[in-house]
Amino acid sequence: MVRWQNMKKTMKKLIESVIVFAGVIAILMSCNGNADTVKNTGPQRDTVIIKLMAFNPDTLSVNVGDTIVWINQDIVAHDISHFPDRAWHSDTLNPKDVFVKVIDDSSSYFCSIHPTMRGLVTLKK
Ligand SMILES: [Cu+2]
Repeated sequence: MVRWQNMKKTMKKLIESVIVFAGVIAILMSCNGNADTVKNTGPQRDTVIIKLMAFNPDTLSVNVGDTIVWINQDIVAHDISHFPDRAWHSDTLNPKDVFVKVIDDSSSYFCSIHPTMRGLVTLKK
């Protein structure tokens, strides 16, 4: 009779342990669910409009991996060239042409056709 009561106690403890374990699993799964709702902060895309012989905006602050799209909405051709040595540059952009670049560093740039046209890309801290 004593043995039977011990076994009942052991079973009760085992069932309590299973219930606690299931509770912990449920909490962990709900935490994981919350993590999935965190806002996506992946690479961003910015646009520079070229119009009236100027880049607008002329300064952009971005993260490495972000993309900048330059759109020539002017009535003459321009290009996008690293300043001062054209280490990277677009082809000549005729009106309505677009140049896309993934940013890997801060950079000054200019239009080599109209060298007074200048722009700047800085990196966010
Ligand atoms: Cu130009």
